[in-house]
Amino acid sequence: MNGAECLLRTLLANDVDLCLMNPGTSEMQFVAALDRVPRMRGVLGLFEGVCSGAADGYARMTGKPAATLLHLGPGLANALANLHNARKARSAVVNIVGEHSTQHLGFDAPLTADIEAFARPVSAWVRTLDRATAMGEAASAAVTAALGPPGKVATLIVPADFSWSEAGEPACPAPRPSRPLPISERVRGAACALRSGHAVGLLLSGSALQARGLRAADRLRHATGVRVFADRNAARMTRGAGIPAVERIPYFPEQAQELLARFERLILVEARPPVSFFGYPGLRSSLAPEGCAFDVLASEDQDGAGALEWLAEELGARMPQSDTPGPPPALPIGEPLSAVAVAMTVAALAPDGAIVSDESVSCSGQIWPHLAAAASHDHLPVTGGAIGQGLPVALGAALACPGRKVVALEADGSGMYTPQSLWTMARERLDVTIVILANRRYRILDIEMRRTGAGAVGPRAEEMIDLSHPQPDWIKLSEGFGVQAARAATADEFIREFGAAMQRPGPILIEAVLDRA
Ligand SMILES: Cc1ncc(C[n+]2csc(CCOP(=O)(O)OP(=O)(O)O)c2C)c(N)n1
Repeated sequence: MNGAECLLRTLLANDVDLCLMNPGTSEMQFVAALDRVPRMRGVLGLFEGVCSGAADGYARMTGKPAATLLHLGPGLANALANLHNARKARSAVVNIVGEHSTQHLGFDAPLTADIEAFARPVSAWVRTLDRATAMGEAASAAVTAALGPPGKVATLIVPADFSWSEAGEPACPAPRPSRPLPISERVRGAACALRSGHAVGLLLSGSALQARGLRAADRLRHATGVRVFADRNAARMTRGAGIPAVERIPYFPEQAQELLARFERLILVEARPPVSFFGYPGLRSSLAPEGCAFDVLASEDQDGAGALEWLAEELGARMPQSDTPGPPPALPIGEPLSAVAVAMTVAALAPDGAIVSDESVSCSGQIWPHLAAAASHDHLPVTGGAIGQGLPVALGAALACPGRKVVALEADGSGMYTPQSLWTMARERLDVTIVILANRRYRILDIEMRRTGAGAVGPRAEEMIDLSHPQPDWIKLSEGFGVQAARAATADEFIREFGAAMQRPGPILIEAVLDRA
């Protein structure tokens, strides 16, 4: 068995059965091996940032890694921004990066690059294979490193001659790690803090933001009155009907600091002390008040939901009566098309179990509150702040969860970073509804221009944040990539198009032309 086949079979033995790829000459053995290893699903992405972002979305929904197959240093470099996002999402990803054959490396051929140097800042584990016969063991080690917990990016660099040489048998599967509970002192310490009468908040992130953790936190809220907050940049949060609501830390530091101002202690559950996205003149970076103490109930590698349940038991907190459901979300009939109208429509019409990939950028403040009224869904936000993740994450989530509707809420500027995702969605017939929030502008930068003290937007600065001339035509783009598309300019049109998209399988793109008022 050659090295390429050994690697694919070792990945399969480790339950990694999806490979998002954009191969080149140095990866031809892997591409050929797909026909001998049919259980490995190969999915072609037309830009490496699509592959890495899709691997992130897939890991967020499955908790297990997909592999990427990338072409030498430049292929990996194209994938980096979304690998950065994946790292911040604590997503498990196994990158396989081809390298020149060992005898060719000394010649400094055009594609020669320091691949390890490209890989290191985003990868918790990097290894360049040094012999073909180590392939199986190295592939298993990459999966182990990626699984964490928490999930990590692992990068295995494979010289081409090791993929075409005899490599021996695939390695045995590596043991699957589980998240341990914290030691009992942590739980007792948190219980003491909650009984103390001090102003204590709970801050949840990571796996604690899924239904089990949220229900346990809700028991604590009802029993002790503790306020429960969600890390704004956590990879995945379950929301909507039947799921206890939590308060998300706002984006702007002034609002976040005001929200947290009265807290003396924050109990962290798979969360880090909250910090502002950016530093601004005269503002603190920490969002918690000065002197606020932090107690770690569960660290990032631990079982936050289990720790919350344990803490609820410790405090005798019962399961509260489930809240009476609110009124069904209203449709914005007859209104102009705004971010709020989009959000109300999505809340009213997205089915139970939908997955929302949210790269709504400056619209997110208006969209987020309305989605609370939707049927139960998983929300996948921006994690590392590198835009261009929304469409690939939606793609990866759809590959992960074929039975679920995926809705991508995509700001038009951010969508331009990885529009090739549409082509893969079409080719793989993925059930994704893409909503382009077309304000024809990098609107958040209007706001940030003022906030950073850079001054008013002059005519030359305006050119750098305006997307209206020429106006990108998302209908033509989408149709060019093979995805059916429609434009909506009023709320009624949007309701009709989005409603129709919910009734039939995607991919479908709707360009929502936003009222600028
Ligand atoms: C990789 C990367 N490049 C640049 C930026 C800086 N940036 C942040 S938001 C933004 C534009 C946002 O415009 P759009 O996606 O249309 O959203 P809007 O602000 O209009 O809601 C840019 C360029 C970034 N965050 N990441």
